Amino acid sequence: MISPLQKARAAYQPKLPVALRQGAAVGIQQGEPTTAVADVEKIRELFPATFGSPVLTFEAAARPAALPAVNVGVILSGGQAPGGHNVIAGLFDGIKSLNPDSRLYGFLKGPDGLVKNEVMELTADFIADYRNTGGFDMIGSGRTKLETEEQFLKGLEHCRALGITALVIIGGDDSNTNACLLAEYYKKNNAGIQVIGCPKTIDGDLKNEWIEASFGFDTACRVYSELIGNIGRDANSAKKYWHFIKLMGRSASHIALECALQTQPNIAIISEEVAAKGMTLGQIVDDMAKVVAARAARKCNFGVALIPEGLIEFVPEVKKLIAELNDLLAQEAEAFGKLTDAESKTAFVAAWLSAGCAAVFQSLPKGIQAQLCNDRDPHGNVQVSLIETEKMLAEMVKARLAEMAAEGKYNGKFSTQTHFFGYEGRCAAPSNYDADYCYSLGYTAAALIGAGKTGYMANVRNTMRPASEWIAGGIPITMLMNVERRHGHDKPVIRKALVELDGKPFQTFAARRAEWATETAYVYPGPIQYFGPSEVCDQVTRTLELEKA
Ligand code: FBP
Repeated sequence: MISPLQKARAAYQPKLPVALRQGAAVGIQQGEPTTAVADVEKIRELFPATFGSPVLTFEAAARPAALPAVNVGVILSGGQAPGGHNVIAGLFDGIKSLNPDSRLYGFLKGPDGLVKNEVMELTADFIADYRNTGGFDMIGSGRTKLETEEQFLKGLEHCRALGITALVIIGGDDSNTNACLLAEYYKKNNAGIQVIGCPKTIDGDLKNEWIEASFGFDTACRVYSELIGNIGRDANSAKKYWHFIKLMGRSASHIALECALQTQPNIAIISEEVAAKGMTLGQIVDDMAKVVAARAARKCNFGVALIPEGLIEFVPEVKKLIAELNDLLAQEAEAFGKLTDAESKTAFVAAWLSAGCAAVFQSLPKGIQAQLCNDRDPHGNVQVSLIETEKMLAEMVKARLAEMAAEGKYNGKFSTQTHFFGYEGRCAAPSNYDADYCYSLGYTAAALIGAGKTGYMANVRNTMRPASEWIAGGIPITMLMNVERRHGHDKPVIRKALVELDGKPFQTFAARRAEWATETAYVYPGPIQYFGPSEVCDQVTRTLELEKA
């Protein structure tokens, strides 16, 4: 059974940029050759076959008589983001427009499916049930890193068996870095397989002057903002709780910033600012406690505070601690693996750390100490979504307020509720923006395949305008790369786009936050609207609106 909304959404026909409306066989305008964001010579050396390709812009073209049929494989990689199914639907419709005999295969459970040959053909009937739906359940996703020659060769063998000559990898910065490595390897070895990437992640940190947004950011932020608005209204009704809300976003604070702009909470921490100011945990807690005290002085013993998921890695002293912990967990993996209880693990760690880091480690609540020692993800990242920063800060602010009360600087009540919004938004039915954007990205990927391109990321821009004015094309993935130190080695990776403190979204927030801290100026965005007046259904994020203003 499907819900009435699902039924109505199934009938929604996503919009396409004009250049793609006659099909995926398009005219192409080539820009100037490109370079990399940094470490240009190194990237050129590492990607001799794909480096320097031009930016491509599509133009509508007269439909050619017949293009050869193409077999394409698609992979969903990393965390779920609303709209992934529409990328696949757009890709399917796009390759069928090139030639109705084209076929689409879905590798199951992420990049692993390519390596292990777990694959299924995606037919029109099968895809129909997933159009305009959230989730990645059509073929599943995974976080396996595609980076070894053995994996590339396995992938090649499995593609050849199905006659697949193009792969589309839908993922974030790490997955598109892998797409770039794969494209280079296949091109260098004349394997006859094109590789195209698509920018996905609710975190919003895969963007640059060409990529206006990673898909899923719009929908996820709308879901979180609805919830934050509801909580703000509850807080303002009951007037007895401070709500500490952690928001997903492994590293960058784009989600926290966008939600702050949409809802006007009393506090929103932006990790990038914490790092730039070199703030300690103590200073963050102090600032928060001051806002609580200022509101208490106005008899407002309630509030809403937004905390970005990645915060602790941006606090310089904690970042240093995590770096030492990463080394420890890598070097002492065997000895550490033998420890079974949290107490012996934290004792082992405290003895191994430098004096400064050990002091920071000891200052953290016990639960957080244990969470910092947990396993890393396959890319070596601390699994920040498992670290309960919102609870840690609630505890620390409470302790600070007790000190302030003793000093006569605070006279109020402080009761907290903590929340973590992440999974609530990752699989929501895509907003009109994400439904259209994703379908267009998939269709664009088909056009890049039809044009014989590889090592490109599908690209749709001018998206704050109506879809009829969107511009589609491709950018070489090498253009996004630089060299970074990962696990003790220099590696070519896509540079993460963090919140820019001199950018308009942050500046707008910074200009208003003092007022939002003391006033109760909450905005209640309400749920995503899929049908109705354009001003409520087709808004873009405040971030995009301000960046492109
Ligand atoms: P991607 O970067 O793969 O899109 O994932 C984003 C994200 O939702 C982060 O915001 C979060 O930290 C992480 O995934 C959680 O992943 P998991 O559920 O696999 O632990």
